[in-house]
Amino acid sequence: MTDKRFGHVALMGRPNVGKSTLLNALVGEHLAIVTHKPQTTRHRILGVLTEDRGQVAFVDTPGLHRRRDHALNRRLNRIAADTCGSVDLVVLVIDANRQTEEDSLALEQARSHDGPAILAFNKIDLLKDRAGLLELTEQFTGQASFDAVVYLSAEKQQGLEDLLAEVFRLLPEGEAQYPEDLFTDRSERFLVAELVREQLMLQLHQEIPYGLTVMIERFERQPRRIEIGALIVVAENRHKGMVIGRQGQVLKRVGSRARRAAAELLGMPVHLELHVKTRSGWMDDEGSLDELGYAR
Ligand SMILES: Nc1nc2c(ncn2[C@@H]2O[C@H](COP(=O)(O)OP(=O)(O)OP(=O)(O)O)[C@@H](O)[C@H]2O)c(=O)[nH]1
Ligand SMILES: [Mg+2]
Repeated sequence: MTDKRFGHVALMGRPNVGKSTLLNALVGEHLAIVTHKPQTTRHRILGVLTEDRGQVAFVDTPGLHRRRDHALNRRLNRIAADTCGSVDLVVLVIDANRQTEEDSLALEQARSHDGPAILAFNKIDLLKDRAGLLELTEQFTGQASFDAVVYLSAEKQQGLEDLLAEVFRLLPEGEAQYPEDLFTDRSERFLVAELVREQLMLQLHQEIPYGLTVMIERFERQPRRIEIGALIVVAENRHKGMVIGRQGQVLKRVGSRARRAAAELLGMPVHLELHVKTRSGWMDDEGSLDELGYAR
């Protein structure tokens, strides 16, 4: 018998509320990419925390959204819904400063989970005064029952201990199922592709980032460094020039920032080569989505 706890915990919520920032803060690694743009996360990403109280496998999910215009968007919502149905505990993340119609969608999803749920208000560092928090809390707890309510700033790392205390209280007893030194189930290739996509999302504007995806074509560990070749796939030919930029400036900036982030993550110098290719309408093509690594 053990008094340690184990379980999978889904981080759910509409886009941009800070789920990925929270995952990274909880695990202490930059596993999930973060940008100020909604719909950054496109995959289910596991972040494993092992400590004295037990082991928690947090699952970051794509933000639930109402846009259903592309096959990709429909897949993203499905990943979030499937994750919600397969975990021991759900954390519904709400931006304490701003609520939208999509929060209702996330609330509905979290409510459909058959098991305990925590309501987490994030970005409290941005609140001018906290007087409205009580009312806001009542607004949500009036619509669904939650086993705990916590107030966080994922970015400033505030309230994380409160969240963890509730998580360990609500998880079942059980032995760790992942190796203690494991942080994620994702491969280094996947994480590097995401770091490139993160920089692209940060450097490019408007609709272009949503039509981009990244594939790792080459990943070679050498004695002194790692050689990586990444392919950036755009959905429209006219986006290619924008990704490359005048005299290759944009691509150069993306490359050097992603290379630095990859070297930090992998703990070794990295040589990163980027190429750009058009694959028209990949976001609407089920076969392309499979090939490009998007879960069904
Ligand atoms: N001020 C403040 N900003 C935060 C906090 N948490 C996240 N952010 C910012 O909010 C933005 C969105 O954060 P993400 O972690 O990418 O949000 P997400 O919920 O994963 O978004 P999707 O992947 O699009 O669903 C980023 O600019 C973060 O830096 C916080 O506690 N305080
Ligand atoms: Mg995210």
